[in-house]
Amino acid sequence: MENEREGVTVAVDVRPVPRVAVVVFLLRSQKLLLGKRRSAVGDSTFALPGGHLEFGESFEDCAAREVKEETGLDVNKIEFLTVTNNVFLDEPKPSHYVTIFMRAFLRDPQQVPQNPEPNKCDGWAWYEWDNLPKPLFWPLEKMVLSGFNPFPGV
Ligand code: 8DG
Ligand code: MG
Repeated sequence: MENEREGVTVAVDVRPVPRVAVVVFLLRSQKLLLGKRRSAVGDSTFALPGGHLEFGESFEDCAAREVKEETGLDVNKIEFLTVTNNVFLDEPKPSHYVTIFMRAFLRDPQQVPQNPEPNKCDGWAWYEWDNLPKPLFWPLEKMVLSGFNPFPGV
Protein backbone atom coordinates (compact mmCIF):
# COMPACT_ATOMS: atom_id res chain seq x y z
CA MET A 1 0.00 0.00 0.00
CA GLU A 2 1.21 3.54 -0.67
CA ASN A 3 0.49 6.73 1.24
CA GLU A 4 0.89 10.33 0.10
CA ARG A 5 2.39 12.35 3.01
CA GLU A 6 3.45 15.97 2.50
CA GLY A 7 4.15 15.29 -1.16
CA VAL A 8 6.33 12.23 -0.37
CA THR A 9 5.20 8.72 -1.30
CA VAL A 10 5.67 6.37 1.69
CA ALA A 11 5.37 2.58 1.40
CA VAL A 12 3.17 1.17 4.20
CA ASP A 13 3.21 -2.59 4.89
CA VAL A 14 -0.14 -3.56 6.40
CA ARG A 15 0.67 -7.24 6.97
CA PRO A 16 0.63 -8.19 10.67
CA VAL A 17 4.07 -8.54 12.27
CA PRO A 18 5.30 -10.06 15.55
CA ARG A 19 5.82 -7.50 18.31
CA VAL A 20 8.18 -7.47 21.30
CA ALA A 21 6.76 -7.42 24.83
CA VAL A 22 8.69 -7.11 28.08
CA VAL A 23 7.00 -8.54 31.18
CA VAL A 24 8.27 -8.72 34.74
CA PHE A 25 8.36 -11.32 37.48
CA LEU A 26 8.31 -8.83 40.35
CA LEU A 27 9.32 -10.83 43.43
CA ARG A 28 8.84 -10.11 47.13
CA SER A 29 9.98 -12.86 49.52
CA GLN A 30 8.27 -16.04 48.20
CA LYS A 31 5.57 -14.12 46.30
CA LEU A 32 5.13 -12.49 42.90
CA LEU A 33 2.85 -9.74 41.65
CA LEU A 34 -0.06 -10.61 39.35
CA GLY A 35 -3.10 -8.73 38.10
CA LYS A 36 -6.28 -9.81 36.30
CA ARG A 37 -6.17 -8.48 32.73
CA ARG A 38 -8.79 -6.34 31.03
CA SER A 39 -7.72 -6.72 27.41
CA ALA A 40 -8.65 -8.11 23.99
CA VAL A 41 -5.84 -10.65 24.59
CA GLY A 42 -6.16 -12.87 27.66
CA ASP A 43 -9.13 -11.06 29.17
CA SER A 44 -9.90 -12.04 32.81
CA THR A 45 -6.68 -14.03 33.23
CA PHE A 46 -3.90 -13.36 35.76
CA ALA A 47 -0.75 -11.91 34.21
CA LEU A 48 2.52 -10.18 34.99
CA PRO A 49 2.95 -6.43 34.64
CA GLY A 50 4.47 -5.52 31.28
CA GLY A 51 3.89 -4.12 27.82
CA HIS A 52 5.45 -3.18 24.52
CA LEU A 53 9.14 -2.48 24.04
CA GLU A 54 9.51 1.07 22.70
CA PHE A 55 11.88 2.05 19.91
CA GLY A 56 15.44 2.43 21.26
CA GLU A 57 14.60 1.13 24.75
CA SER A 58 16.61 -1.46 26.74
CA PHE A 59 14.80 -4.48 28.23
CA GLU A 60 15.67 -3.18 31.73
CA ASP A 61 14.33 0.33 31.07
CA CYS A 62 11.16 -1.09 29.54
CA ALA A 63 10.64 -3.39 32.54
CA ALA A 64 11.04 -0.52 35.03
CA ARG A 65 8.81 1.80 32.97
CA GLU A 66 5.97 -0.70 32.50
CA VAL A 67 5.97 -1.69 36.19
CA LYS A 68 5.89 1.98 37.20
CA GLU A 69 3.10 2.85 34.71
CA GLU A 70 0.92 -0.14 35.61
CA THR A 71 1.52 -0.46 39.39
CA GLY A 72 3.24 2.73 40.59
CA LEU A 73 6.06 0.55 42.02
CA ASP A 74 9.78 1.32 41.76
CA VAL A 75 11.99 -1.68 41.04
CA ASN A 76 15.67 -2.59 41.07
CA LYS A 77 17.97 -5.58 40.43
CA ILE A 78 16.34 -6.02 37.01
CA GLU A 79 17.63 -9.06 35.10
CA PHE A 80 16.77 -10.99 31.96
CA LEU A 81 15.35 -14.48 32.65
CA THR A 82 14.05 -15.98 29.41
CA VAL A 83 12.11 -15.40 26.21
CA THR A 84 9.10 -17.20 24.72
CA ASN A 85 7.26 -17.05 21.40
CA ASN A 86 3.49 -16.51 21.80
CA VAL A 87 1.00 -16.62 18.94
CA PHE A 88 -2.55 -15.59 19.83
CA LEU A 89 -4.65 -16.50 16.78
CA ASP A 90 -7.88 -17.41 18.59
CA GLU A 91 -8.23 -14.13 20.48
CA PRO A 92 -10.71 -11.35 19.54
CA LYS A 93 -7.62 -9.45 18.32
CA PRO A 94 -5.12 -11.96 16.84
CA SER A 95 -1.52 -11.09 17.65
CA HIS A 96 1.98 -12.52 17.93
CA TYR A 97 4.44 -11.55 20.68
CA VAL A 98 8.04 -12.40 21.35
CA THR A 99 7.85 -12.02 25.12
CA ILE A 100 10.96 -11.11 27.11
CA PHE A 101 10.64 -12.20 30.76
CA MET A 102 12.59 -10.13 33.27
CA ARG A 103 12.94 -10.45 37.03
CA ALA A 104 12.95 -7.51 39.44
CA PHE A 105 12.56 -6.64 43.13
CA LEU A 106 10.98 -3.75 44.98
CA ARG A 107 13.32 -0.86 45.70
CA ASP A 108 11.31 -0.27 48.89
CA PRO A 109 9.83 -3.56 50.20
CA GLN A 110 7.09 -1.59 51.99
CA GLN A 111 5.78 0.06 48.78
CA VAL A 112 2.21 -0.99 47.96
CA PRO A 113 0.96 -1.57 44.38
CA GLN A 114 -1.56 0.90 42.96
CA ASN A 115 -3.84 0.39 39.94
CA PRO A 116 -3.44 3.54 37.80
CA GLU A 117 -4.87 1.80 34.68
CA PRO A 118 -8.16 0.24 35.93
CA ASN A 119 -9.36 -0.14 32.33
CA LYS A 120 -6.46 -2.60 31.72
CA CYS A 121 -6.31 -4.46 35.04
CA ASP A 122 -8.68 -5.27 37.92
CA GLY A 123 -5.89 -4.72 40.47
CA TRP A 124 -2.57 -6.13 41.66
CA ALA A 125 -1.82 -8.56 44.48
CA TRP A 126 1.04 -10.74 45.75
CA TYR A 127 0.67 -14.51 45.22
CA GLU A 128 2.67 -17.50 46.48
CA TRP A 129 4.38 -19.42 43.66
CA ASP A 130 2.88 -22.65 45.06
CA ASN A 131 -0.63 -21.18 45.19
CA LEU A 132 -1.09 -19.18 41.98
CA PRO A 133 -4.54 -17.82 41.05
CA LYS A 134 -6.55 -19.26 38.16
CA PRO A 135 -6.82 -18.88 35.27
CA LEU A 136 -3.29 -17.73 34.45
CA PHE A 137 -2.63 -15.89 31.17
CA TRP A 138 -1.58 -18.81 28.94
CA PRO A 139 2.02 -17.71 28.15
CA LEU A 140 2.55 -17.76 31.92
CA GLU A 141 0.59 -20.98 32.39
CA LYS A 142 2.80 -22.61 29.72
CA MET A 143 5.94 -21.61 31.65
CA VAL A 144 4.61 -22.86 34.98
CA LEU A 145 3.65 -26.20 33.41
CA SER A 146 7.14 -26.50 31.86
CA GLY A 147 8.66 -26.31 35.35
CA PHE A 148 10.05 -22.78 35.01
CA ASN A 149 10.67 -20.99 38.32
CA PRO A 150 11.52 -17.25 38.47
CA PHE A 151 12.97 -17.24 42.00
CA PRO A 152 16.75 -16.84 42.39
CA GLY A 153 18.78 -19.94 43.19
CA VAL A 154 16.09 -22.39 42.05
P1 8DG B 1 1.58 -0.69 26.25
O1 8DG B 1 0.83 -0.27 25.03
O2 8DG B 1 1.15 -0.04 27.54
O3 8DG B 1 3.05 -0.75 26.05
O4 8DG B 1 1.19 -2.23 26.38
P2 8DG B 1 0.13 -3.00 27.25
O5 8DG B 1 -1.24 -2.65 26.86
O6 8DG B 1 0.48 -2.90 28.70
O7 8DG B 1 0.45 -4.48 26.72
P3 8DG B 1 0.12 -5.87 27.32
O8 8DG B 1 -1.02 -6.46 26.56
O9 8DG B 1 0.03 -5.85 28.81
O10 8DG B 1 1.45 -6.70 26.97
C1 8DG B 1 1.82 -6.90 25.63
C2 8DG B 1 1.79 -8.36 25.27
O11 8DG B 1 2.73 -9.09 26.00
C3 8DG B 1 0.49 -9.11 25.54
O12 8DG B 1 -0.53 -8.75 24.65
C4 8DG B 1 0.98 -10.52 25.36
C5 8DG B 1 2.40 -10.46 25.90
N1 8DG B 1 2.47 -11.10 27.22
C6 8DG B 1 2.85 -12.40 27.41
N2 8DG B 1 2.81 -12.71 28.71
C7 8DG B 1 2.40 -11.60 29.38
C8 8DG B 1 2.17 -11.34 30.75
O13 8DG B 1 2.32 -12.17 31.67
N3 8DG B 1 1.76 -10.07 31.06
C9 8DG B 1 1.57 -9.10 30.10
N4 8DG B 1 1.20 -7.87 30.49
N5 8DG B 1 1.79 -9.34 28.78
C10 8DG B 1 2.19 -10.58 28.43
O14 8DG B 1 3.18 -13.14 26.48
MG1 MG C 1 0.36 -4.30 30.20
